[in-house]
Amino acid sequence: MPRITPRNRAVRELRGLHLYHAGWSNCSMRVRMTLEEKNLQWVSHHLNTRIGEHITPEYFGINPNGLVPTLVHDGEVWIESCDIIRYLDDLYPEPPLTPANGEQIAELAQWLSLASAIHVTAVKTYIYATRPHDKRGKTRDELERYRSLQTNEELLAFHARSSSEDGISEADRTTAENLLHDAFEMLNTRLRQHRWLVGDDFTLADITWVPLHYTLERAGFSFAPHEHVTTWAGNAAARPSFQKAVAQWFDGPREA
Ligand SMILES: N[C@@H](CCC(=O)N[C@@H](CS)C(=O)NCC(=O)O)C(=O)O
Repeated sequence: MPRITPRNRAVRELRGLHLYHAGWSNCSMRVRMTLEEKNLQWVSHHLNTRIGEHITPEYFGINPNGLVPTLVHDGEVWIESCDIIRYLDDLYPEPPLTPANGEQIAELAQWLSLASAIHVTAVKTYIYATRPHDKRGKTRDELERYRSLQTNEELLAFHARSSSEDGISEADRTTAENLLHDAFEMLNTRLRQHRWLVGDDFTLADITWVPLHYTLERAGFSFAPHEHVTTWAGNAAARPSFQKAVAQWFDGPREA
């Protein structure tokens, strides 16, 4: 998965690489970074999620979860950031972002799975609990529209909670924080031995985790206990793809 068949037929007419994304979104950063690493031309469809531009029948007709990013390539629709970056790396193998060695390929898959597995319970929960950079829950109107479009129970429950008066509970925030420390300690252990997550070469595993480091740090998460992660993040930040795909979109004039 997941290449999907969109309900919104208009996107089937799009030619070339089109990315529906948001500047602050760590999942969008992964795709932008992959596109930049491969020096690919792409058309930007930027959605201001802070004012609910993604909560429309048109967008749910492209991405049935109402999430960014979505890649449309020659009319075919791809969702889920980790699947999208693998698709791009398969299709445009130069420069390679997947190792050649079978053991490292398996390890790369584990890093991508871990990031996907903790996305809602840890990453999203921590970010909405700390609400950096004006990140806020949905307004009453947005929530009503959201309920009429969203069928994913986990996301419905998450947004009902994060948009409630009390917001994310202290207990959920602590659980998220602990999960994140456990995950980043796994990275730390690996990075004690190697410059990048699966060895000496920069891969999709780094592209998956670097945006998480970047957004979580801005949300106030402390990386002090994970010193090798800090060195790794500094090395990643020196790459032109990071400046273009992460820093410039996060801090740039991306959203009103
Ligand atoms: N598993 C999805 C998660 C995508 C996701 O949660 N995107 C966030 C931004 S990083 C989003 O669209 N948030 C808006 C919302 O939940 O309404 C992926 O990897 O693409």
